[in-house]
Amino acid sequence: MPDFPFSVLLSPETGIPEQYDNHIQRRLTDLHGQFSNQEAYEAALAGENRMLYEVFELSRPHTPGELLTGVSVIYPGLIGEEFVMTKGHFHEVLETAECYYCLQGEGAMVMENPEGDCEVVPMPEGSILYIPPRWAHRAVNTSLEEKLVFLFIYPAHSGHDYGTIESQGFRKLVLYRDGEVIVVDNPRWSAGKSE
Ligand code: M6P
Ligand code: ZN
Repeated sequence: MPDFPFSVLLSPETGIPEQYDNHIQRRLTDLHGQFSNQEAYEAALAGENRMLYEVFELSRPHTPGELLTGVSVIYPGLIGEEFVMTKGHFHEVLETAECYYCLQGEGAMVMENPEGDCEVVPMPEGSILYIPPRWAHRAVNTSLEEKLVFLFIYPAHSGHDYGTIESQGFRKLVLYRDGEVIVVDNPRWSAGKSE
């Protein structure tokens, strides 16, 4: 994107920006080890290595003062009882926040901080979701039919720290059980902690 003020239109149908610089695509294999039901994950992989989510980013220098913005699209579906979700991450610069605006669909944001607080906050269409500094975040598509589409904005020097989440996941899981969206403790998280 240019080094002067600009605007970019989002498609009224899809929410995808008409121009973007980076296109990240994450498929099933990119979330290896992230879904709690390993058997269901392997079964899903036996089919197509399907697309779970895409990110359309407007690129700016990764320097303090700049903001990174763009749109993410999370496809609907389940792996076992678990909804399709992002990998999730802490920011490398922990004291940086992030803000989302939900354009389409319905979702939830799973968040936790190193102090041990955790929250799962609904993200209905039309809502702003604010992630304070220090909070790891994972977006979950809680619809089984619709895409979850949201705009994100965060400081360009934040960086992504995936390691902690990759090793033990988040403290909470968002599941679909008996026709309802439920939040449960993540057994793998406790196991990781006691090792
Ligand atoms: C959001 C933003 C991006 C992030 C993307 C995918 O749109 O937070 O910074 O990269 O989600 O999430 P993840 O990096 O956890 O796969
Ligand atoms: Zn982030």
